[in-house]
Amino acid sequence: MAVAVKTQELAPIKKIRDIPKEEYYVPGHRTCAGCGPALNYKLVAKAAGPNTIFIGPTGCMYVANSSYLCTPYAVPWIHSQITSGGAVASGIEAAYQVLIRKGKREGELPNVIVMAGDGGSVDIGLQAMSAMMYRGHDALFICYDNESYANTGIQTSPTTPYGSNTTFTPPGSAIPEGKRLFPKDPPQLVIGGHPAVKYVATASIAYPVDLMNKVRKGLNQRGPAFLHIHTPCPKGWQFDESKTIELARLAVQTGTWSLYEWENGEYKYQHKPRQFKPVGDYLKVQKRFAHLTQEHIAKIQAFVDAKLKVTGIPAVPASPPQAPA
Ligand SMILES: Cc1ncc(C[n+]2csc(CCOP(=O)(O)OP(=O)(O)O)c2C)c(N)n1
Ligand code: SF4
Repeated sequence: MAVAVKTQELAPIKKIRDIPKEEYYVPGHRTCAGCGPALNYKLVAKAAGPNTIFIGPTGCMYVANSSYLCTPYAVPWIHSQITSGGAVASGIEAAYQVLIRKGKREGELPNVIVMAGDGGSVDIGLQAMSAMMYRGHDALFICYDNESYANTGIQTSPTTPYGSNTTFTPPGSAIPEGKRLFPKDPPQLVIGGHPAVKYVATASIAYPVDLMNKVRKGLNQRGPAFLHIHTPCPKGWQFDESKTIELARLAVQTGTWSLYEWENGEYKYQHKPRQFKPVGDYLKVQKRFAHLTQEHIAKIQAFVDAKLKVTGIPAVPASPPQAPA
């Protein structure tokens, strides 16, 4: 007879002092000092707890975290090819469902979490991520966004902002702004195209309780969930490595990054400033934007303003913001 599959229920965290002390992403890795994605991993692993399996598509969070005989993961972790994070998660989740149902494994269904970079989520990894969302697997897909293909030398990705200096978009006389294209919007891609998905949220390492609660909410959902997490990269964005959290907070204060949840078709916003600071405040502390003129900065401000207008209207299907001409 089939055994009913029991699932975990993770309690919300009210205050910072309620955060569990146990660590599942421990010292023993080789990420850069001040690495936003590494701090994000620590927070996500803490929120998820011991009954968790991580899938790590190729990227900084695989390469710098899995040097021979040295790993920071204190829960099961598997590397996947960069293209296939969503496919590997789908297989693991489906296998656990069958094993538990057939009585071959006891206990609750583990949390299955893909921790993918922006490239592994919405560019090279897009097909597998989308398929996992479409088929309705009970797994959480996290895009930690360091706004580049960082591990291969800070190459441009579809979430790299307009005007960034990357190794593939160096500013010069022909293209003075560096990157010419405006970025993709990962949560809107997932919301717009995947009927099985009921929970999508954005988060930032500057707001750890909010981030951890969103991880728990995503995991408590039965079915697929998606988180887009802002994770500044001191090496690629070229800022002082002691300022990672300050910079992440500035992104929210300038409206460059919005914190919201989309649950069953409804939008809810968190930490929305009463008044946004000018985008230039955020750009000027990062050398990747040092070459920009006032005209370029005005284009970025216009893009941010348009995006805030779109996502600021609850439950209205988003038409993508238009790149200023
Ligand atoms: C199919 C394939 N193409 C290219 C690569 C080379 N590659 C390894 S890591 C990486 C960058 C990954 O970028 P992202 O997913 O954004 O993660 P990050 O390195 O920024 O953490 C690339 C392009 C690869 N491993 N496999
Ligand atoms: S390059 Fe960026 S994302 Fe990669 S380890 Fe260094 S700080 Fe972290």
